[in-house]
Amino acid sequence: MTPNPPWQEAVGELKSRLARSRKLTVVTGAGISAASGVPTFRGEGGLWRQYRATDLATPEAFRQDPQLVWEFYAWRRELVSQCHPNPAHLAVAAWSRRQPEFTCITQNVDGLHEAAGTRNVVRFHGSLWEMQCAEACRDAPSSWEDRREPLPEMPPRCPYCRGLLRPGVVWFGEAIPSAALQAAQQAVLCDLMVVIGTASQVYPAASLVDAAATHGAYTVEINAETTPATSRVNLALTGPAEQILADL
Ligand code: BJW
Repeated sequence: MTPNPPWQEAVGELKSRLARSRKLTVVTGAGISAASGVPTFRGEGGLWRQYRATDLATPEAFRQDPQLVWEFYAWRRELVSQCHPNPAHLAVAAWSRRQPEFTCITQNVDGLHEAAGTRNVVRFHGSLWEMQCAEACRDAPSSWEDRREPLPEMPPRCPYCRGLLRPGVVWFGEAIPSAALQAAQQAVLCDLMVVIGTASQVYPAASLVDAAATHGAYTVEINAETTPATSRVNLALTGPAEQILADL
């Protein structure tokens, strides 16, 4: 007989909380997309183990070497374009259709929540598929979607002013887009928050769970490992999100 997985009892508690919730907010990080083949940032095989974040994910790095930064993002666009939502994304999409009020705040830039059909996704750190004019020229919109694969030129240029383009993502030291921040400020006023697959090390995303708890929400973490948030949540399920959420 196969033993029950360690999270089985906690899954029962989460199920009953989901059934009673009127306002659910889910916060996701790279771990939810790991089973889809998208590399995470920290931990084994993570991007920041192979590359220095300061060389690739800061405005200074882009100013210094736009070609190098674009090569990194072009490689990730290519990789992610081959990836598909996994059972964890699909479970979140199902909640988004069932729960009376629902928000998914994702730090991920891969677009897999949208591909799974999740309603009301807030892209806290932007998207791999968005572009911005690096010069913020007068004619270009602040951000626009571009799913062309591969990129038309390297580094790509703004179709409005021919200046440099930059990826529409949030780098270290940059502000979270104000619409995303405002949506998150509303979403933390929830009765249930489920935080899935994030190391809870990058702020302000890592503080959302505390804001929800302060408001009185019941807080749950689903992660393959323990994180700085584990001891602060009401319920921690330690294991792969794609298996735990499939069990639901
Ligand atoms: C599984 C699994 C499976 C694996 N199932 N689980 C307060 C205190 C200290 C510092 C700061 C602070 N406030 C701000 C800062 C500075 C900074 C920061 O937080 N630094 C920390 C590193 C200390 N924050 C910022 O700079 C932010 N901006 C800001 O605060 O601006 C202020 C400002 C205001 C006004 C004007 C100007 C400025 C911006 C942060 C931007 C982060 N950007 C990145 C790159 C995005 C683009 C790209 O993708 O290239 O976002 S960095 C990277 O980290 C990416 C991610 O979204 C983010 C979070 O990573 P995540 O999702 O947690 O992934 P991992 O890999 O770390 O963890 C994966 C987890 O999954 C692990 O726990 C695994 O166990 C788990 N896992 N498989 C379940 N199958």
